[in-house]
Order: sequence, then structure tokens, then C-alpha cells
Amino acid sequence: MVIQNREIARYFEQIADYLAIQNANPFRIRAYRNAAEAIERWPVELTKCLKEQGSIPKIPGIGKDLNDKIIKLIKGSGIALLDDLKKKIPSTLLEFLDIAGLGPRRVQALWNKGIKTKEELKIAAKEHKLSELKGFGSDLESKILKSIELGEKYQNRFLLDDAWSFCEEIKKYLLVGMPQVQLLVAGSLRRGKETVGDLDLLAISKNKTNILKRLVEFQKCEKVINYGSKKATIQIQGGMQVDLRLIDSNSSGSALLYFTGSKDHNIALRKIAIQHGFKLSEYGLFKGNVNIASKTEKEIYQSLGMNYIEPELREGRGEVESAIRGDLPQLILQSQIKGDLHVHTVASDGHDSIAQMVVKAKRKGYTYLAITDHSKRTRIAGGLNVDAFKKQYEEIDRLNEIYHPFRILKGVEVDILEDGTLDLPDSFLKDTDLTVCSIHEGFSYSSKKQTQRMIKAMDNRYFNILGHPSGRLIGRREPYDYDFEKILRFALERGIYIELNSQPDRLDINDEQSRMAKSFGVPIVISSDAHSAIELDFIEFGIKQARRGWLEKTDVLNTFSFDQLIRKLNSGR
Ligand code: DGT
Ligand code: CA
Ligand code: CA
Ligand code: ZN
Repeated sequence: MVIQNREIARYFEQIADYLAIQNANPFRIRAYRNAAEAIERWPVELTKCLKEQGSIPKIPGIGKDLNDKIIKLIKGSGIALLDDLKKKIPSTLLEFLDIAGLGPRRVQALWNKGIKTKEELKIAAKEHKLSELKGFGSDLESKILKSIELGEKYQNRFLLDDAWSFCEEIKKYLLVGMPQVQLLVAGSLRRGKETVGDLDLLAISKNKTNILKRLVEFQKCEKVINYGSKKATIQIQGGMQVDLRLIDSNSSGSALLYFTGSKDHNIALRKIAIQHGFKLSEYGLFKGNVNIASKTEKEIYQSLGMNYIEPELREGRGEVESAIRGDLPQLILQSQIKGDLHVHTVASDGHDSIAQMVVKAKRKGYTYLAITDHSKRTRIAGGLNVDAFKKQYEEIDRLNEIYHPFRILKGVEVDILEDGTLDLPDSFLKDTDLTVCSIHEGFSYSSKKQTQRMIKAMDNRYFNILGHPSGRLIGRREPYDYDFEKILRFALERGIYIELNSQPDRLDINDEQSRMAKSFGVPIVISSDAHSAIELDFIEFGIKQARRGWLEKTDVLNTFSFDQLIRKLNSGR
């Protein structure tokens, strides 16, 4: 079994969760959490290190004890402590920690009352038994119920980045010793959808292959759901399903088209095919028995009298009509992004220094980067006060000399307070290069009040970018109620930009909102909101959503050169 860093991290997180429910020493819990984070972010797979060097590198914050545990995990011998904890504490309690409003202490209280599963919890909440418990009120009770129901909505769906890394791992595994096989990714992952239900893989082979057998023998396969001569479906650890189909190289285009979907897109295409007197299936585009096109997607679209449609657009949202008219957008590309305008450093809740962030940004081909640490209100994220920002900006001046011509912008992610004022005074904000203004508290207002609060904040002349506008956390927190159209109209009036935050659990604004912003003429900033250098790569997930929102280069602020960017930012001030 080849265990990856993120899986080792998950084991440590699990231990930390169990310990927390057990009310263990907070320092001990913290040690496991920190270790999990450090391992997850470690740039090289530890399994590989152990195999190649016979040892694993010294990771800051990981002592001998944890080091030994990592080695045990890699060697497949498990961790005795974890087995022990699992015996004592029902594993279903861990799921409670994902529910809004439930921390370890409350979970313990529920356990004491004999509530051990989500189902039991849901019933208790519905029967108003939770609100009677000490430390729970009726507000918390309805919050818990809402959160459980939200979880159900996303049950069996996975965040785009998780789906993507599972897919990479499986592809790599499948292709070992299979030079004759070509794998294609289809389904919602190819379309870049914000969550993915299952992976759809297609295999083309020059000769007979046992690739389906290889899939069902995957070490992380938990269950074989279906295993035939043309198709296999398995469920892997963590619950994700993988479909693998053998397809013929002569019909690889039509198969890829069909299994990429979406269903709505396929339906729209079939209609056009029928209008032409054709029939479209996974085997090809046919006129009677004559194969018109099947080898590539491009040929099929062409034969249907339309332009090629990028996978991200294939949602049945008017793309087919647009492809026929020939006015599809030129979708934005990663290579057109010139810089990132929302990142954190060690100064607040990030993990890397400004210099480390800059080095990674340069490696990505960027020419500028805005440092936007939290303002003081966000205390849990180590928010900075004016003096701390001033000091940071002196450092940025120094670094700008070193990294010239690369440009580091003096930014801030400033909290929008409950009353619609910003968390830092104008006398300070005027000296920033840009502000990302975000809501981190006060999610439960009515739409009217929330919108008013946002508009009041946007009325500040130093307000540049509205950060993660809807506040959602996919599968964990619904967007707050607000009037997005009103926000867009006001943003247009004031020269304010709307963020598309690329954190995989945010993707905020989403694809449809991006398209709406574009239709209002409000430019978007695609940001990583990176909390470490490696997270700058999250931008790719944001770009996927932007493409799904039909955005082009000119719709996105951070495709402009540094000089143009500064001019645009200042013109609104
Ligand atoms: P997901 O997995 O829920 O995130 O979404 P998709 O779009 O990947 O859906 P999935 O895996 O059920 O099917 C993959 C594609 O196969 C889908 O987008 C369209 C195509 N397809 C067309 N007709 C059918 C059908 O009758 N059954 C299935 N399973 N797929 C179909
Ligand atoms: Ca799928
Ligand atoms: Ca599927
Ligand atoms: Zn942020």
C-alpha cells in the first residue's frame, strides 16, 4: 500500500479529533493537528523519501514519537494509539465535528446522552431535545439541523481538488506497465464542476488489455460494484466511485463526448443531430448506417454545424446555440493570469513568508502578487493592527527592491464589520495598494440587512475587491442571504471588483454568478486566497469555475499588466 502525505495527515487529524472528544490535553491535540498540517503541506511524498533514503526528512514540529508513527503508517503497520481510541469512542462521533456549531466538548455531551450517530442527532434536533441540553439552545439546535441537511445534500459528492487528486493517483496506478493504454478523463471532473460525484475514465488500447482487472485489484478499492468485459466500477477508500470503460479508438471522440456530458448538453446535441437527419450516440454520429464522425470531438461538433465547445461550457446553458451562431467566448486560460491578489503569510494565518510566496508566484510566471493578511478583527486568524501592517509594508518595500521587476503589492484583507464599516481606518487604508474586503462574521442576517451592510461597506472609497462574496463553504455552510444583483449594480457604479475565490471549498462566487457578473459588466478577480506557497496552485480550480462562467481574459482584472492594474485600482478610489 502506497500511503500518501495527505492520507498520513488524515490519520493524524483523526487522532486529534478522537483526543479532543476525549477531552485530552490540548497541547497533545495541537501537536497532532500541527503535524497533520505540516505533513499535508510537505512538498515530497514521505513514502518516497523512506523508500529512497531509508529515512524521512526532519519536518518542523514533528518529534521522534510522531516520526515513528509516520514510519509505521508507511510500513503499513498502523498506529496502536488510533486502534485504541477507536475501541473507546464510536467513530460516528467524528462526523459530528463537521457539523456547524459542534465542537469536541458538545460532541462529548451528546455522547454522554447516548447520541452517537447523525441519524440520532437529527431526530433529537427535530424533536427539540437538543435545546434542552446544557450548553445547547434553540438557535444552536436549528443550526445543527440545517448543517446536517446541508451535509445530506452533498453526500457522496467530493470537492474538485479531492476528486482531481484521486483521479491523478488512479491514473498513475493504472498506467504502470501499460504502455499500450491511453486513459481519458470524462464526466463532471473534466467539466471542472465544483463537486464531483464519481470519476469517469475511458481507456483506449492498441491491443487486448487487462486494465479493468487492474482497476478492481487497486489496493485502495473497498468494493467492486461491477466488473464486466467492457466496464468496471469500484468504490475506493473514502467512498468515491470510479467508472472505467474500455472504448474503441475509432469511436474515442464520440465516447469522450458522450461520457463527458453533461446530460443536458448531450440532450441538446442529440436534438441538433436529429434536425440534420443524423443520430448521435457514444459510438458515433451516423446517417443511417454511415459513420459521419466519431474519431474526435472536434469532427463531431463540426459535422453538427457548430464550433468546438470546451468541456467547462457543456452544461446545457445555451452553449450549443452559441456554438451554432459562432459566438462562443474565448475562455480565460491559466497562462493569462499575471498575478494573485489575495494571499496570506505567517503574519496572520498563512504558513509561509512573503519571500516564499513571491518565489512561488514567480515560478508560476506571475509578475505581481498582493499580500493581503487579515485585519485585527479576525482574531482567530491572527489579524494585524495598523502598526503591524505598517511594519509589514516596510518589509515589502525592501523585498520589492530585491525581487525587482517583480512587484509586491501592499494589500489587506479587511473585515467588513457588522455595521458595514471596515475594520481599519481610512487614514491607513489610503496607503494600501489594494483592499480585499470580506465578511467573516455575522452570517445570519436577513437578505435586506446583509445587503445593506455590504453596500455600506462598498461605499468606502478604499474598497477595491469584495472577497468570497457569498461566504459559503461547500457542504458545510450555505451562502448567507444577500441580493447579488444589487451588489453587482453598486459594484459597477463604484468600480469595485468581485472576487472568485479559488479555495476548493469556497469557489465563491460560483460559475453562474461569474456569468451574471460578466453580464452586468463587473470585472472579476480570480484569487487563490493561498495560506501557503503551494496553495497558489488553487488558482486552477478558480479558473475552471471562471471558464464555466463563460469568462474571457478581459473580464478578469488580474490578467492585466501591473501598470494597468494599478491604474484601475486607483481610479475607483
Ligand atoms: P457527477 O458524477 O454526478 O458529478 O456528474 P457526471 O456528469 O459525471 O455524471 P455521471 O457520472 O452520472 O455520467 C457521466 C456522463 O455520462 C454524464 O455527464 C453524461 C453521460 N451519460 C449520458 N447518459 C447517461 C446515462 O443514462 N447514464 C449515465 N450514467 N451517464 C450518462
Ligand atoms: Ca461522474
Ligand atoms: Ca459515472
Ligand atoms: Zn483570505
